[in-house]
Amino acid sequence: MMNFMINAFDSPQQQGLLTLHGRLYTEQQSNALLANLIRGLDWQTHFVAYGRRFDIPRQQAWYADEGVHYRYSENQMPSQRWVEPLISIKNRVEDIASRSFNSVLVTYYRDGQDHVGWHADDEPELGDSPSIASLSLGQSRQFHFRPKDMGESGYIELHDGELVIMQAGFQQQWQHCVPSQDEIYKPRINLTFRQVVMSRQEGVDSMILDTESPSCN
Ligand SMILES: O=C(O)CCC(=O)C(=O)O
Repeated sequence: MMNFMINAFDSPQQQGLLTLHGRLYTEQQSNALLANLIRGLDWQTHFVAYGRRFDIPRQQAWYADEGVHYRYSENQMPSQRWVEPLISIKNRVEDIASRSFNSVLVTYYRDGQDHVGWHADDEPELGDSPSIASLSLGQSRQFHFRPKDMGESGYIELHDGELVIMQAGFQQQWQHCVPSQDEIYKPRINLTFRQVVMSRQEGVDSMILDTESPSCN
């Protein structure tokens, strides 16, 4: 179905933990969405935690239902209410994933220098075994994964317009990252749709380690 490379033995695809769907949007549609989101969203370039400022090697924005928050330790990422075209994209993704989501983390990689380090989306507020739907727009980028118990790593290419579902169990067993790729000059946006469990919103996001953990290159 997809073009992807698997270097890892017993990869998350083989375990059924990463499901690759085809294009949700044509090239023309995703170009328009990419331009609209880059222009229209309110991007964050840093966060503050433990009284310190952490610059992040990418831009991010968090949109969610009223009362749904995303915490970096003591500090909360500014939560914004749903706007178009995020609402239409969410509806489309929910249809394919057959589940609903109350929030989305949108990540803007301006070029190949922007990246995200090794982490798992295993914050307590996402519940014990979250399913997360990840839509890519724009430039293809590598998505690396490795078992948390330090087995072999592997990667797939995430292409424009395509949806990947990180199924229940993936965040518990695997870490992932998007390494920098110096040869890339075009932008990419990734949208990860999540369901925050309202009663468990006090968690600490492991992505705070991005700035201090070894990069995934
Ligand atoms: O950009 C991507 O494909 C992954 C983003 C990511 O790691 C995340 O939202 O947790």
